[in-house]
Amino acid sequence: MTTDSNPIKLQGVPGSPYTRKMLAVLRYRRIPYRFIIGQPGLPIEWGYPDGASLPMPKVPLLPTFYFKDENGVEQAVTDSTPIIRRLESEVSGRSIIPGDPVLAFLNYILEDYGDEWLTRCMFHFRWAFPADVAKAATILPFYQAMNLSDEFSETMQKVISERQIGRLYVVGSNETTRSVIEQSYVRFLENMDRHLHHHQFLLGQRPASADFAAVGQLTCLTHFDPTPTDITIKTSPRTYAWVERNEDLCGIEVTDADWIASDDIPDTLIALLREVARTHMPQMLANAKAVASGKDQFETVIDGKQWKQPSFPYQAKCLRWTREAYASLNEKDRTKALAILEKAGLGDLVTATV
Ligand SMILES: N[C@@H](CCC(=O)N[C@@H](CS)C(=O)NCC(=O)O)C(=O)O
Repeated sequence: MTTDSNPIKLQGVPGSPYTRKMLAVLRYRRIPYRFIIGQPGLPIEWGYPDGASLPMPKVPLLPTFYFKDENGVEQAVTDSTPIIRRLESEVSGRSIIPGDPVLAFLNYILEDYGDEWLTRCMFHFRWAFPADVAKAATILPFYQAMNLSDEFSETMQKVISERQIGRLYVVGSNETTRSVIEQSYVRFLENMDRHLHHHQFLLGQRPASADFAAVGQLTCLTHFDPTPTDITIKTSPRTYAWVERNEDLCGIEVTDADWIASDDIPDTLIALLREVARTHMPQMLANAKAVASGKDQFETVIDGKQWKQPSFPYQAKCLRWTREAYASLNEKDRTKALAILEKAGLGDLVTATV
């Protein structure tokens, strides 16, 4: 049981979008937490008294949560999407998963888009523009520790920027695809601006996990990295403000009536789903096919441009989870969900053979 004297423990850094996603979730849900700044495994001399005692996660990702198992032993757990579902079952009230199964399914798709497509925008803008590289490389080391020597932080700047620039290809960013990624971010902002004009959140007047996924990535895109920050301010001042507001929603009160009705999906939400169909879906399907046939690369066309990148088993798992969520709907809800997906050009997400 989580209480003020027994808060949920998690570790991460302010520069990590998934860490910001989860901190915003915990604040909105009013779940007591203890946030340990840093990265699992960092040494005591960097200011990490917990460093030696915390268990290491199987895959070192931020944020890492520390949950006690049935024997009271702390286990390191990663991956925000299933952690959100776990917290839903452990702590009641202020749910971020809509009660309407069709809406919950749309939320799942939008959460995946935030986590897996907007993160490409984030990674691309941060590491493909000199001004953004310079800022990130200078600041990121100090998120780990304040007592780094100037010499060491300069070495870290070089190590981090070389490593991250060298990984741009992993998210599909290259000279051919950069316009696809950049234009997709601008369209996302335009769609958000139209949507937020009438709805406080993606699915109505209360936040869902999809909102927090977007907010997490957008903390970087709208408030840290200079190039996308400028684009955001010019394209959607509403989205700029939305991100800051949503990082701490502990004060808003909500009711069940605050969700939109799945019988009446606003056109502005369909437009956002159309964006998922245009960019995220083709690469998800192509990736899943490649993973299924054991290929370590995949190629597809997005927005008329060749898209080529290493295949990614985790994202094949994301597609499988999406399809499982669809399959778990009853027949009536599945028919309703498919009609919405088809209206947005997203039908293949659940029907195409992979
Ligand atoms: N699917 C994971 C992704 C977490 C993730 O990728 N975190 C990034 C930091 S924001 C990370 O730890 N990357 C590993 C690295 O950069 O080496 C989630 O939703 O929590």
